[in-house]
Amino acid sequence: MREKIIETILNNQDEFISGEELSKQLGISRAAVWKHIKVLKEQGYNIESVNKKGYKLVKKPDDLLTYNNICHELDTNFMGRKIEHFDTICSTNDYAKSIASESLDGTIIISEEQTKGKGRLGRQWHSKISEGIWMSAILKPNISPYKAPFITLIAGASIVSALNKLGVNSQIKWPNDIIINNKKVAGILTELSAEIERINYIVLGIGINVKTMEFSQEISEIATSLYKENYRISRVDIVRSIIVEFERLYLDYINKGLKESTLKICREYSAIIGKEIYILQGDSKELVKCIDINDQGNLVIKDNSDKTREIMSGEVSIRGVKGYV
Ligand code: BTX
Repeated sequence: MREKIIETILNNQDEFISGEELSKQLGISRAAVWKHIKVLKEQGYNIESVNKKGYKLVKKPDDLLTYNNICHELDTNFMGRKIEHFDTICSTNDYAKSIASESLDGTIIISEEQTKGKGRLGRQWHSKISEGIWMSAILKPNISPYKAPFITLIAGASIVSALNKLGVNSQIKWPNDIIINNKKVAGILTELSAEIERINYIVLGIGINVKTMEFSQEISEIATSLYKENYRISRVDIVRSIIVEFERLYLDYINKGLKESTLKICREYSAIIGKEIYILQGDSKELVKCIDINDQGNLVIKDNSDKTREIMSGEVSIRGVKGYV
């Protein structure tokens, strides 16, 4: 009901809408309308109430990652048609996996905080309350499981593309990190449930540091946030923009097998192509030159005996010669 109230107020733009009108449209009493408005105000919605005129949304709370704020006039077909927003959760990826079978394709889970945010290979992902975007999308593409890893590249391309459109100078550290000034601002964790021939679901997890100014000691050297880099952008705008970019690139891929647009973005905004990098795998560390990302989305490198090799995502971690990149 609160979502309906906000939607009705949003649809009324800058006009006041009376309590009576709201109660008529929603089929609830005026007292119930008032109670819901009170809770919405407590949640951070800046709603002006004026005697005899009614209610008006003064300013959309750009901080609250609710369905209404994200989806109002959002130009997508299926991404974000359903959004679940939590104050706190263990991990949006884990929760998404637990509901994936019964969920609609394109469902998104967002939480203000994660108590057990995860990175790849069981690593921890720091997800402090209201300081970032911690979200997961449930996807059910009708493609072969071996084609799934490319979706991580699509996610990376949509994040840099969205951020750069919002004025943020960011790059992709293949395959799953987004970088600003050589530090990690976002990470992607793609999890797959599949049988040999078909995908049951994919959970695409995205973590973006937005407002954090102080990182824990373990990651302070490698992590950054948009605010720290002086980009003060609303989380809602970022999420909206990513969803739109993602849907376009993703549908091109799963319906038409098209990868060009994603690869173009991955190459153009690559933080590592043309550079010397270390490839880390288990205990081994190899210095190589990064040449390209090929049409399969794999990294092409030249090793120290001048041999050209292809590296698949998921196999390795990458470090720069001087530090993180
Ligand atoms: P990754 O394995 O590439 O990166 C994890 C590593 O990054 C950690 O070991 C640590 O060194 C560093 N790190 C941890 N937290 C942060 C942070 N907030 N900012 C920068 N660096 C950090 C990357 O894995 C994939 C992360 C996906 C996170 C999303 S959030 C929503 C969804 N739910 C969930 O549990 N995970 C995903």
